[in-house]
Amino acid sequence: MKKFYVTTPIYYPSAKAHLGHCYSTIAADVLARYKRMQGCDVKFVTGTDEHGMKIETCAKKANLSPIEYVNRIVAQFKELWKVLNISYDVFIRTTDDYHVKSVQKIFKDLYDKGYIYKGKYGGWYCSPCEAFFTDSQLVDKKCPDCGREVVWSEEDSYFFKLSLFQDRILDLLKNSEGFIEPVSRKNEMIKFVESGLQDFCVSRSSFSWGIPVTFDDKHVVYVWLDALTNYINAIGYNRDDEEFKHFWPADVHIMGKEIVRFHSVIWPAILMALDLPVPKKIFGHGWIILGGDKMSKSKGNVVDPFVLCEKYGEDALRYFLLKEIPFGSDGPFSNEAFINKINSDLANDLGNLLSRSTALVDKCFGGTLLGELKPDSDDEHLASLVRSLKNKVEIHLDNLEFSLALNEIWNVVAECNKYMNVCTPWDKKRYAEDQIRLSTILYNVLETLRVVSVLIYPFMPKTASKIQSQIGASRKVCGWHQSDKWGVLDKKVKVNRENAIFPRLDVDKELSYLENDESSEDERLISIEDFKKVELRVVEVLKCEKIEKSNKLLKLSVFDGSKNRTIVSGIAKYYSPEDMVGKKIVIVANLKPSKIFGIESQGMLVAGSDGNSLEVMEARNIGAGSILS
Ligand code: ME8
Repeated sequence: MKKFYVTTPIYYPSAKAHLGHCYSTIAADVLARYKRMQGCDVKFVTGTDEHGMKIETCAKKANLSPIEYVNRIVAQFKELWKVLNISYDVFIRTTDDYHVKSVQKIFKDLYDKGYIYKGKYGGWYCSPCEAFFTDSQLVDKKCPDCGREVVWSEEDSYFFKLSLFQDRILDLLKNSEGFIEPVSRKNEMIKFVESGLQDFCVSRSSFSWGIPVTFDDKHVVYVWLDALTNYINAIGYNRDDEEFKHFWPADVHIMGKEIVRFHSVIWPAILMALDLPVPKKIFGHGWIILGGDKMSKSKGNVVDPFVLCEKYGEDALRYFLLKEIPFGSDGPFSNEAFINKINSDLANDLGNLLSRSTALVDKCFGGTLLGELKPDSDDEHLASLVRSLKNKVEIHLDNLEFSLALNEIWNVVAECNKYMNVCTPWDKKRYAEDQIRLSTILYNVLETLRVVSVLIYPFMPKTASKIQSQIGASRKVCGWHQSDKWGVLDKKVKVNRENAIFPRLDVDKELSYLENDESSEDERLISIEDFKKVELRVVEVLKCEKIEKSNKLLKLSVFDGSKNRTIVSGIAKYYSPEDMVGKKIVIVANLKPSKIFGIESQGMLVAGSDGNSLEVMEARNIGAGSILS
């Protein structure tokens, strides 16, 4: 059986997954599903790149340990892949034990072979990219990849002898057909290598959140060496030889264009040093642009894919991203374009074809076609287009031209809609005397929908099965190899009409929904004036007692700097009256008084709870009456 190994980048779990991550992952999923349909033994690997200074810093800010921090975000990535129906085989985390061990062994092997040596490194470091640059690589003195500030940094480091591989890498880039795609990226990389490859630093000693170098524990392995090797570790390198030999080299590494350099220069050099074959293809796709900018976590211009999937279904998003943006080019995302595309392509073209044909089968034949065919010259054009569709789709999919593959399918959908308009199967008079012809026309439409459903399966798996169920096509007639055949559907097929697969959307209503949803975060924000309305005051507890008949409440008598007040508070489960006396605590002092258990409470004390324990906010070193601001 032929194998096919496809990967996405392993993403940084420094913040939640966004549409950009979805884009690469959906593309890889389409390829994986397509190859499985063709009968290949597929391995589809995705995962998370969890080490490095950036993650360590994020975790610190969130008051969590790095592993606690990444665990939360990794769970969200996995949830998103579930929602998007991503059929990965392996989700590798660089904190996985097997990966850590293999990275350590790789590092040691490269050191033993003399490809890694110890030295001192000074360079311009971009912390968000975790990458060092030389003077000549900087653009306007900023990071050439992300355009941010860089800082000069020096440390004791281990180096990888990249310079040794200059000629071999250049030869690979120039002469290996299809190694980098699109071709424009290949030329960029050739220029980069021709400018001279320098040894690069593969360890860090300035932070600790990384994989320790086994023979020098001050150092952790540089994140890119750690991350790139995920592609071999995920499939059994240093662990399961048979599996590894079966799947390696990768058929295609999919990624955004900004990391093509790591994959087409550094990664092959590491593999050459390990005496392993290089991947067959590196595909650097373009960026999804939002409001004129590359969408990214740090720019905060991120659309929530969970909301889009929940509201419009994951297939609509999968379709839109791959149809709208030619794979390889940058392309914009806007809610408006998304909703309009759902209406035009999915509700109108495809959805309507399905609903009007199944409705007619119901209406004219009680749901089951006659079983006899009467072909006509009108049919042959449609049949031949349908028969040749699979081949066209395969050529485009093999070239990762997702949008062109979908164009071909939608051309056939359009032709089939035209066929219906020409044949007018709703014209009762026209077919009053020729029910067999009417049944044949509807059969042809259903047969077209069968083939369309099979070919859209990699893009829109759920929609494909909905169509197959509605047109009464069993699994037996929906194999990939049956998608270039005409006349496979049972002639006496019984349809099962259901709701529209993509209901038509009211654009204004949806836009207002999405825009409100996007601003819901903003609506939670208050101005400083709002905050100033709240008087937070330190008070001293003079007396405290339980309230009879209540096991939750305590009654406190406090001094607020000018007078005594009574406060009733539900803290009896956590504090005894004796605990409270003498404490200086914070209260909201300007709340309207309210009666609790018949006692007027003149303020509310401030406390925090994590669900298990509760703690009253104390102010030990400032006097009663002080105002917090
Ligand atoms: O670079 N448009 O992780 P990362 C399209 N951990 N794709 C986008 C995108 C956008 N606006 N934003 C992100 C890393 N992507 C490293 C990779 S691999 C050994 C290590 C996608 O979380 C695109 O695939 O920054 C890009 O390359 C990747 O997410 C970057 O993800």
